Amino acid sequence: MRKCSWNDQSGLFLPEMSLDYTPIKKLKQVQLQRLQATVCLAYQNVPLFRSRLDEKKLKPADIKTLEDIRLIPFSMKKDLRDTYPYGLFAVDMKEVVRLHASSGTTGKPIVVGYTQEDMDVWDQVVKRGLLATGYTSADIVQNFYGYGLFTGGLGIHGGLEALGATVIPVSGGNTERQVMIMKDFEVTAIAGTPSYFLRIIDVADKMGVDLRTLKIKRGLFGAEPWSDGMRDYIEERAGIKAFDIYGLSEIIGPGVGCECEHQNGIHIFEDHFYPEIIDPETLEPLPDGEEGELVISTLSKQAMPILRYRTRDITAIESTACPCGRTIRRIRKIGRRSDDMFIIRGVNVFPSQIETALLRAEKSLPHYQIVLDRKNHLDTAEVKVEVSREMLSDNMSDMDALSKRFSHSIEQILGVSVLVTLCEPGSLPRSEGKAKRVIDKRTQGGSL
Ligand code: DLL
Repeated sequence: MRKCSWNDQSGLFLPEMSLDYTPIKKLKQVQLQRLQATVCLAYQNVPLFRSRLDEKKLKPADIKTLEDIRLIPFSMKKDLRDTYPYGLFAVDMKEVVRLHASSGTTGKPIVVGYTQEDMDVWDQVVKRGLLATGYTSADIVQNFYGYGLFTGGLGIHGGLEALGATVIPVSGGNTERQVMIMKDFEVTAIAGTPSYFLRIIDVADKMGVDLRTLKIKRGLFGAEPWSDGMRDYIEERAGIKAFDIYGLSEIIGPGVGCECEHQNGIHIFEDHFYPEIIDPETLEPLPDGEEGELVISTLSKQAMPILRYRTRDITAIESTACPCGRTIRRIRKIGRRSDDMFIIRGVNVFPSQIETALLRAEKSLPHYQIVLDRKNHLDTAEVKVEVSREMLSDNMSDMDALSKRFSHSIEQILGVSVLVTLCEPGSLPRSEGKAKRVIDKRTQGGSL
């Protein structure tokens, strides 16, 4: 029987080992060994992976080359939902030192867990990202990613501490105080969602603070798509360099990959996360350079190893040389997804969650449409709900109460507030095929 423990395979797994500049041949060797150990761990300890491999008559020992990864079935968000909360954990609960959670496609979140070694890896990959973008231990960093179940705040926090920087764990919100802290605490670098930073820029403006005159030199932005136009705007308005960091809870959180100082794609920390690109329709693998859906397998995760996870993020792998000298490959900036999830103020939202909320409020599902926009650089979401004839009333206060019930129910599920507008029966457009539930005005024209 092949051993599953990374520690038993001499030198195979040291959290602090950085393979950013390793010759590709050596990198591939490490990837293969770790993949074999991961498949073994998943097969032995996670019933879902065992039955998936058994169905294909595949044993861990059949993974003899990196290409053999293609034999392994994909996994998806639904698998996390179906095994909620701990069904994909491969270790005893007593080994798990941290839980985080992210939006599922319904009312329930998906839950992810970490062993101490997973935490060490997480800190190290985020630290590698910070180093690649020029952060140093001398930096005073304001971290306005949300702290809590979201992986953003605490994930970036761990990397900053590993680097030895001074962290200000301010979390999101209270924008005037954010500006005050930036100024008074002589902040030299920041981290947070790009959409929230646009808001901070505006509020600073109103407060008469020109961010360009402060000491901030760089920012690490991610958790949602942001265009190169938005990057130019941020860099110009705040007088900083803006870098892209990518990640998802199912894999680890922030730190799956990060740009380097050349800002020409996100280097994936390939010694821990194995990337592939597939055609989202045919599910066939695509060669480097071609755009498709990003699929990731974890190579060192112990609490929750995951094989060939379909991220739904659309991008391409760049294997051309980067002037920074890193041999790990890059992915292009992510602009869209292959499913209907959208991200509003850093929070992942599925239309199905809105549906669950509407149903919960009224017990019958009205026709609805979600309109996303950006006002004063802040993402807004409006849910237009068609009231059915049964819900209609001449009494304004009944209608007010109905609208409040909808918005309260939505806020309870999503954790962000949205505007609910009631519409007359039959007034929302019907489509002949799939209902077009989401109108995203943020991506229709305009560079931000
Ligand atoms: O957003 C982890 C994270 C936190 C990444 C902080 C970077 C910074 P989730 O909440 O699970 O995890 O959401 C993951 O967010 O599949 C993408 O669709 C989107 N996403 C994350 N980073 C980027 C990025 C965190 N840099 C989902 N560009 C992913 C575009 C991003 N989309």
